[in-house]
Amino acid sequence: MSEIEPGVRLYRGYFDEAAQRALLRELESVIAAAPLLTPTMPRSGLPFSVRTTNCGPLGWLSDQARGYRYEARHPETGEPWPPMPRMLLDAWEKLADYPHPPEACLVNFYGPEARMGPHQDRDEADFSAPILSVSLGADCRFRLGGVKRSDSSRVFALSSGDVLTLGGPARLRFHGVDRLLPELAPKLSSPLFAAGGRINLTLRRVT
Ligand code: MD3
Ligand code: FE
Repeated sequence: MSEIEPGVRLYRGYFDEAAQRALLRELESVIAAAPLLTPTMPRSGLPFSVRTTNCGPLGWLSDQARGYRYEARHPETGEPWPPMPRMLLDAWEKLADYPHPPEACLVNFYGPEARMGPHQDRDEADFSAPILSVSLGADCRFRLGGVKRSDSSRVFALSSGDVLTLGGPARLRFHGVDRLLPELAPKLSSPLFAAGGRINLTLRRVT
């Protein structure tokens, strides 16, 4: 583990290749039960380039009519989100240093051209809980800023199997994904990565 900034801990290769494959198989069944959605921006209605789904008790959604929010059911199937894979709950228990289990796991799927502009995560009621992030598939160029949008930022790569925890003073820092680095994609054979791509999982407390 390295604490790269106060409250930002990076566990490079926390999930080895076998664990990454096992996790991908779990995600294939999550996505089969809770199909990927294209969120849209609250005001403009513009689509995100990332597609999303969720597992666990609550899931993050966004659309033009109702904005960013957490809900207990998939908006198209009407079904509860699938349960969180045990491997993720175990990682949270080991690394999050928080006495309660995560309530939401947002699954972000990045195609080769997808990105995520700098933003803060503030749709949760409790900022005292950390966020735990897991990366799978292609490497990306990740950007970490400060607590104000105008603060300077640094970039580093996130690779398949890496886990990042964001807590304490880091919880409200701006962050985003500049772009994927597809030339560095590992050979994780999954129908999800047929055309390359990256998956990021974020485990959170919501209430
Ligand atoms: C730093 N996801 O879903 S994960 C998001 O790779 C999101 O898909 C990115 O930002 C992704 O909201 C980044 C790493 C991450 C997550 C939350 C953070 C970094 C963070 C919160 C505060 C500071
Ligand atoms: Fe975020």
